[in-house]
Amino acid sequence: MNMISASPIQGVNIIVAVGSVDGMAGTAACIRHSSNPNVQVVFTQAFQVNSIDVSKWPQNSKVGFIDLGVNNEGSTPNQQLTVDFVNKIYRSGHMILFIADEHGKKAWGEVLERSGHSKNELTIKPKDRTKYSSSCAVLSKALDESADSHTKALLYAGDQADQMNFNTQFGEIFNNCTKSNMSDPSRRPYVVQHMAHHDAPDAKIQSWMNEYVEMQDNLPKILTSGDNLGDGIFLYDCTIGRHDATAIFSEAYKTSPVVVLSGTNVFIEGKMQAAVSIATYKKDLNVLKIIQEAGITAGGMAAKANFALKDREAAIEAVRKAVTQ
Ligand SMILES: [Mn+2]
Repeated sequence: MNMISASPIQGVNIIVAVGSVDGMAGTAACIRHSSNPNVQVVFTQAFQVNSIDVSKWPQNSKVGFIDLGVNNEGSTPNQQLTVDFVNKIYRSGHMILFIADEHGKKAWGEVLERSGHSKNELTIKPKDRTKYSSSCAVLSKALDESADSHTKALLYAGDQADQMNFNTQFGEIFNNCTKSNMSDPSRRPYVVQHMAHHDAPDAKIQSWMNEYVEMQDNLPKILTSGDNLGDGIFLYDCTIGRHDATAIFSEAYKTSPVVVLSGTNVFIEGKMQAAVSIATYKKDLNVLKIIQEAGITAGGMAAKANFALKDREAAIEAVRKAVTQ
């Protein structure tokens, strides 16, 4: 990059990001690199963009998306939710400056086209995961040598996090302080603004991180509760205390391919509540489909289904039937 060419994120004043470590680290990196002290950050998920009020944004805002894929959940055609959001942005007089996302360039291309726009208008274009391992990898390539060492460290942490490695200078901070309370809307914006400009957490962030350490103390207790249900299915009692479900799954997979967490906290219809999660590492086992086809209301993804406590036994039996047939 030569000295006179503008940065691809020059002028961005609104960032819409997903609240993953990749999304948070990428956002912090962009805030720092933009040198704009007034960048507003909106954390969301692909299936929730319809709830964002763009009329509150400053006039003629320049918007950047980070780690935000095109919606693929809920009522079909799924893409419409994202098309409506993009249309709302342009009709309100704003513009999309960049899309730093690795969830699929084809879907984004279709959405932009259906909104009367094109990827060619973007300073950073959406990519595919096969070529870019994370949104931070996309940003890293786009910012290149214009990024300072702090920005590079943020982007490295985000990229590593998408490969399940949180053991980096910033990865552990973003991960631990938000995982200890996923539904607290104040944590992500706060930690992102702070880590954009500081090497170390402040007292508030540190206290959130300490909560995560307490949660990790519950991990061995929950693992000890493991109940062998046969057929490669283990059940764990998560009512023991606060916990990081992802950490339990990755430990429990060392014992069985199908893991049931009972009394774990998951989002169901937008509310965090005690429920059941069944997950598997087996690629050929679509637990969500199996459970839904058993007539149970469930959400999640192919590898992990969430549903109400009352459906626990029926769901386990449906999965058992699928793995033993
Ligand atoms: Mn990502």
